[in-house]
Amino acid sequence: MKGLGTEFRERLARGGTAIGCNVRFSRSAEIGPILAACGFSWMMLDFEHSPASPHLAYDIGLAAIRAGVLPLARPAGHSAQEIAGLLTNGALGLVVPHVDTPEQARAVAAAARFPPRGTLSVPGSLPHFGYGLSLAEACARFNEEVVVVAMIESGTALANLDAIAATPGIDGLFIGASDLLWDLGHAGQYSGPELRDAVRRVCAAARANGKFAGMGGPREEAVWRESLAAGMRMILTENDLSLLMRGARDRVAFFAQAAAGED
Ligand code: 3PY
Ligand code: MG
Repeated sequence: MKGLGTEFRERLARGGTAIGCNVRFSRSAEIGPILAACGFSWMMLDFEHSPASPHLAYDIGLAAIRAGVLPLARPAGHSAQEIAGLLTNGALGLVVPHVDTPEQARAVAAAARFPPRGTLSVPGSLPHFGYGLSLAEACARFNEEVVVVAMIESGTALANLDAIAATPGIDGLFIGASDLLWDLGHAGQYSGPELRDAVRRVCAAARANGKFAGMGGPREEAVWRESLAAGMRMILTENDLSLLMRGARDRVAFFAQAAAGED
């Protein structure tokens, strides 16, 4: 049976889009089914930029899988220990921040897979696929399903783009637009030529290596339209907190206007 990771990769390989949400704020297992009901196909459990405890990979990740939303984790760094804790408890892949070199890409790709494909330490049981598989079957299935995405967030990563893209075990390249623009000296200039050029280069490197391209960071719809046209397919829309605030502000504005008798 095809799992969520395989479906995700195949959808992107066919040129489809995968729309995701950064889980920065939610602490309950309900967020997976909520995102599923809204049409999201993946989430990024954010351990880099939120005070989330690794327990959320288990609580939220497993419920997301049951709801049909692929739970990817963004670890704080590249440590094999942190990656093992997130993957063997419920996350089904990684969005790895600040992958600047092919050596780093190789190391995180290996850290995310069980032997013989990698070096991920084998746990006593693996919960992602229910509890009916033997440990050996579950580990083999995990190796087929896990998705590993390298974040391109610096000038150094752009300089090493082709080698990172060619690294076996890296499924996709993903621009972290904020870090990238800050690193390039163009803080906050999401509509500028630097990001446009990076999008073009990342899409080309991904295409040339049979990988997919994605991005997170921008909010400007015009930037997204152009980036989608350029080939961006794995889309990190916003985080759960900003979506909540957007909806909440909209409701308050509606009732304030309605109460004042305005249209
Ligand atoms: C960035 O924009 O730097 C990101 O990490 C997006 O999630
Ligand atoms: Mg970043």
